[in-house]
Formats: sequence, C-alpha cells, structure tokens
Amino acid sequence: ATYFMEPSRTFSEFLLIPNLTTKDCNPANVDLKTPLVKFKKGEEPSISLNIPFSSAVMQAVSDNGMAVALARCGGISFIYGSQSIEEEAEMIRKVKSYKAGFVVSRSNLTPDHTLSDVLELKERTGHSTVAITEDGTENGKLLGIVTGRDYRRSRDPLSKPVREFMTPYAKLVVGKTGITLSEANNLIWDHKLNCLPIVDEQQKLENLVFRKDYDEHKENPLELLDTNKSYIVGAGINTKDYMERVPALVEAGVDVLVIDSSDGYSEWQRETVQFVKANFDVKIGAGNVVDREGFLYLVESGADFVKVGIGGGSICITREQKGIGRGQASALMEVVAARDEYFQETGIYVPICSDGGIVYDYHITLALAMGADFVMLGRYFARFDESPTRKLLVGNNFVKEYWGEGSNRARNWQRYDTGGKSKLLFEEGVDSYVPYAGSLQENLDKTLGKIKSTMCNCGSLSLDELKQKARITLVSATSLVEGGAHDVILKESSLSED
Ligand code: MZP
Repeated sequence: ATYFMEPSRTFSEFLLIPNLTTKDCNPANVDLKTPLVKFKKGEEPSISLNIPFSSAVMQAVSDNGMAVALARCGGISFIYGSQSIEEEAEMIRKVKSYKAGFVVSRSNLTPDHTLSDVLELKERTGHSTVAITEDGTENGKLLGIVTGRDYRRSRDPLSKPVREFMTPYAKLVVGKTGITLSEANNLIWDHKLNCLPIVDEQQKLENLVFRKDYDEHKENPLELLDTNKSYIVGAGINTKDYMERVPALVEAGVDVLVIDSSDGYSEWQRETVQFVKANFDVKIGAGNVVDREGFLYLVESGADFVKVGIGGGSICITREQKGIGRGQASALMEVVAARDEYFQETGIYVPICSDGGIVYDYHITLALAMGADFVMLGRYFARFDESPTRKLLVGNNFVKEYWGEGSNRARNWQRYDTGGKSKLLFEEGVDSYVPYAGSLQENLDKTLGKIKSTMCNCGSLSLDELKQKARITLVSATSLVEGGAHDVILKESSLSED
C-alpha cells in the first residue's frame, strides 16, 4: 500500500489571515464572476457564473423551481438525474421556457399618458410590463417600460406625466423603497431593462440602477428586447443510460451536463464524457475525485470541469460504510495544484467545483481561496422555500426534508454502481431534516455579503485575486475553541440567533 501520512484536513481546520485592505476594496466593488467550463489562456469561458454557487444534483434540492430561483441570482442548479429521462427533460424545458412575464402592451400609450393610466392598463390587462412608444404603436420607437412587482398594491400611482421620468434610453420602473441591489438586478435581468429607477414612498425618484452592459445598448435599447435570454440550467446524468438521457436533455435545451457519481475515477466516466463530446455540442463536467490522478484522468477524457469531494456531504455515510474518501480541504488543495500545473503546461484552465461538506458560510470563502472556482451545496439550499421538499413543524421548529441520493428514499443506485446488480445494495446516505431558513434570495444575500466582506479583509476584489493573495493558516484543535464565543454565559437571545 501507499501511505499518505499527512492527516486529511477539513475546512474547519483553516482560517484566512487578513491582507492590507485598500480604500477601494469595499464589498460593493467585489466581483464574484467565475468560469463554469474550461477555456484557453487569453480566451473567455463560454459559460460563466455571476456567483460561484451551484445547487446539488439531488432530489431534495434541485428541481426546476430551485433552478430558476438560483439562476436569477447568478448561480446554476444541476437538475437531479435520479428520475425518468422524460421527467428530467421536462424540468429542463420548464426552466428554459421560463419567461419573466415580459409583455409589451398592444395599447397605444404615448409619453403624454400619466403613470396612473399605465398602471390602470397593467391592472386591467394583467400585463406585468407595459411599453411606451413614441407614436403609441408596437413598431414605434421605444421610450420606456413600466413594470414593478408591487404595482397591484399601488393605489396611489405617480401623478407626474410619464415623460418626466424618461430619457429615450432609460426604462421606467415603479420600485419600492428599501429594495436591495440584488432585487434591483433581478428586476433588470427579468425585464431586460436598461436601468431601474427606484422611487420612494412619495414616488420621488431615489435612485437609478444601471445594467452592466448598458453602454453597449445605449444607441439601440430595442436590442435588449429581441435578446431573448433564458435562464442557464445544468442537469445530472449517469454512466448507465447516458445514450438515451443525453439526447433528450440536449433537445430540451440543457446548457451543461454533469456526471453524478460518488466516485468518478472510472472507465465508465471516460466513456460517458467521450460519447457526449463526440456526439453533442454541450458542455460536460465529471467527478467526483479527490486527488491528482483522478483529476488528470477526467481532464484527459475531455471533462469541461471537475467536481471534487468524496464522503464530506452532510447526509453522506460513505466513509462509514466503505471507508473511502478524503478530508475536503486536503482533496481540494491537491486537485487545485494539479489543475494549476496542467494550466501551466497546456494553457487550458479547467474549473474545479468543491462539492459537499460546506457547513459555515466561511467554508465557501475558504474553498474559493484554496482555488475552487465554484462550490456545490446540498444542505445549504435544502433549507429554503425553493427546495422541492416538504416544510414540516417538528416540535417548535419548522424543518425541511433532506435526503441523500444514496439513501433508500432516493435509491439512486446509478450514482454508486461499480458494475454490480442494478439496485442499491446498501445505503450510503441518510434521510434527514434541516432547519427551515426562509427564502433563497434573503439567505444568499447574507452569505454573499459575508464572502465579499472577507474578500475585502484579504485585499481582494475578484476571485482570481483571492486565489493569488490568500494567506491560509492551519488552526490547532485548542484554538478552535477560541473562535467561538467562550468564557461567557450566553443570553437566551444570542442562543437563538444564527
Ligand atoms: P452537503 O452540501 O449537503 O454537505 O453535500 C451535498 C453533496 O453530497 C452532493 O452534492 C453530493 O455530492 C453528495 N451526496 C449526495 N447524496 C449523498 C449520499 O446519499 C451524497 N451519500 O454524499
């Protein structure tokens, strides 16, 4: 046998040491954009994420509802593959056909109408969005768009004429005071707007939020209406029925596939990747692996990204059942080193996804600092309204159901198969509850806030910078105690806070 005598490490054993924080380094300036698929040095990846988050390929986590909610925030879901091919393809179709209710009114509104006219029309027609054109016709020059999620409650519409609020290139939106920047971004994205005016209680213009690519479209804002962008979505596949499943998913419009397996260092994965590459123009990730050899094998097979992690998932009992796996931090550090070496040698950058075992928000920042390009989370997303499972009252607390793909409930034998009978011989996952935590967006905003703030502590405005600059220290078992509240008697109120 070969021995690895260094202990296998987990995220909780590390901390980040702050670097100089310059004055321009504040959370509002932090960019979390990250590549999803491999690309050549000097080129751009064909698919990127605006935030480094993906939701796990699990029945209890990623259906079409979760996929839309997460894509709206800039991440990606991988729809679970442990369902029939038709059902999975249907979920993909639902995500791809999701339109955020952009309806251009056929009415003849011109700038001379007041906003109350517009709101009345929206109310009457049920249109979520109304366009104002110069001559009041559908083909007339577009002057503005009125929309807003709470317009139905707005009994006191703006009395000022529409045109007072409009420039030829700005679209008008009735927002509400206290809207967050990410809510604003979602509205801009959903409604394909150039900019979003936010108004206060008295309906006075408070703020204007612009799209990032506003300048590109300044000359012809109509361009933003024909770009019929849909939400990005991924899907899990297995190494058994891929010849039937992949064509159906591609036909449904999937953007990226991932082979979902607890152990990806196998000839079946190579065959699956090669089949997809030879027959389809779709990106495919592979995994999971925990070392250099496994990573290189999948990359040389053609994988567009590689997923890292065995046995660290919150619902996973693989390590107890089979004694295989590796501490997530150790696995990630070794695979990242192999990826960086591969990049030096070939000029091809292969993104790495750190999958499973994220318990605290800071674990995500650590994974990114250690070189992961994005993380995959199961437990984290299972707690939200948008996950597909039941919300129950257990004792005095609301919980959501969360079960592993290797549990008897999911019976995802394809994920664990090593060439035996077509069934789950023993469980590698548990069926559990997780504390209910509310809406995805609210929680994600908090987590992103923490990540951006930590990045500023580390003097980094981008994930690339974080990877380069991060200084990471191992902590001793005794110093872990120092990290929490200690030597004080906690009040009831602090005990219930998260
Ligand atoms: P976590 O975010 O809940 O800690 O981990 C989620 C990850 O656990 C999934 O993305 C997947 O890789 C893994 N998983 C899913 N089901 C099982 C199981 O039943 C499992 N053992 O380990």
